[in-house]
Amino acid sequence: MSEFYPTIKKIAYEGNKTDNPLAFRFYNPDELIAGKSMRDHMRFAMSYWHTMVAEGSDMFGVGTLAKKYGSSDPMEQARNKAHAAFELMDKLDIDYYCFHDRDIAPEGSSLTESNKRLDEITDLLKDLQQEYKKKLLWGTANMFSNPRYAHGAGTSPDVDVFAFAAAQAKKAVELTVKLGGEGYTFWGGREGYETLLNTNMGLELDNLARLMHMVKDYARSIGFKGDFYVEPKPKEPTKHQYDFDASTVIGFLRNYGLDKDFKLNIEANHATLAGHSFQHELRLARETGFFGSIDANQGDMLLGWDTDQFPTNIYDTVFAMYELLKAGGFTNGGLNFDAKTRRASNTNEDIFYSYIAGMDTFALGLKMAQKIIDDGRIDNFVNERYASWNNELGQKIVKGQISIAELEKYALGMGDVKVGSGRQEYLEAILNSMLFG
Ligand code: XLS
Ligand code: CA
Ligand code: CA
Repeated sequence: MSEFYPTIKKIAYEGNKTDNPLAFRFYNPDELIAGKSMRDHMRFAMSYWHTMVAEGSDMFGVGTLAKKYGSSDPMEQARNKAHAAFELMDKLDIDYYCFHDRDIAPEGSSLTESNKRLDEITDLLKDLQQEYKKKLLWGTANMFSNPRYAHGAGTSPDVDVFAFAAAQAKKAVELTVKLGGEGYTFWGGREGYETLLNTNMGLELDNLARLMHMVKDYARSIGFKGDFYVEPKPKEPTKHQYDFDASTVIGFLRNYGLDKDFKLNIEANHATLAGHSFQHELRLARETGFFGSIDANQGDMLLGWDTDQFPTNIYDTVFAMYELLKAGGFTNGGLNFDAKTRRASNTNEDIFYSYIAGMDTFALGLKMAQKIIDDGRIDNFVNERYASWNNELGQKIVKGQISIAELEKYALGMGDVKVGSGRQEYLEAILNSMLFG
């Protein structure tokens, strides 16, 4: 098969002095950071939907990017797309990919036909994985594009839609297992509501959990050992989505007994849409034991929607990599670039520039995060700030060995309390000195 990106050679690490725009400046896959290669820390993945499928259309204009892969026949296009995907991953030295069922093969006129198409394309993907030594990070089902999902999938008011969604997810799980996928993601694109005037919220939440239980039980029964992820997002396309943010999802998973099998897939742009920072969502996931995987991108603070830009904000990646290191690294998760080139960045070269920019920004973030940890000033400051919790009183409270009446007695005898400084500006300044000094 002839190349789909003939103008691009394999991207190599050349260091920060290079003037070659098609080279890595910071991502050096074999370089060790805290005893582990950058490749193993990052577990970078390509998102099939943005990279191989999305043509740059928006509500004001049609596509600007050439994604036909030399054919107008949908199935031939799907086959060519698969070859192009592996060529691209190979050239970018990306080890993993993620897909929705409908990204890899076009939906047919019946479920049977759609499934047949998926069987054919996943046979090809399996061969390509072997040939190029690539792996599937996670699979998922697109249960939001087709008009049948206009009112939701697992949360649809129509039981036939629920049945269809269950069948589609069952197949997507089978394909994930067939391809050795390490995760399976639920993103509730239309699992929410537009108005409570027509919504039975209680039934919808119960049904969403029912669907997740069914998928999980079935997946385990066919040997899936990986993690399930829920990917929080507060809105878009639905006005209110049930998987609003990490905190909401954790409550949902615990409430419905899904917390043993499910973790979170945290996306940067979704965090900011929920009014949080990317780091906030990662921190919460880490502190509660739900840290799973990352969808790497960034939004635009001036825009209130999901722009899915390639991540180039160094502060964001430093903080994200700090959380990754503190979490002890990924288990089954990885760093999936759920990001797309801007509509006006309309050449194939732009796809490569975009990935290089994102990978380099995360690589630099990883190095800087390790530097912050090695330096120790910030961690020490935090430990010091909470030091009183190690004294006798603090330990009694932590161990549940003191009553509220005893605390009152203690407080009555102690006079006023003078609290220490939080030293935010000092910490921000030393952070900058570590990043740019
Ligand atoms: C959309 C989501 C979606 C999920 C997978 O906003 O990010 O792409 O990652 O369904
Ligand atoms: Ca995502
Ligand atoms: Ca997104």
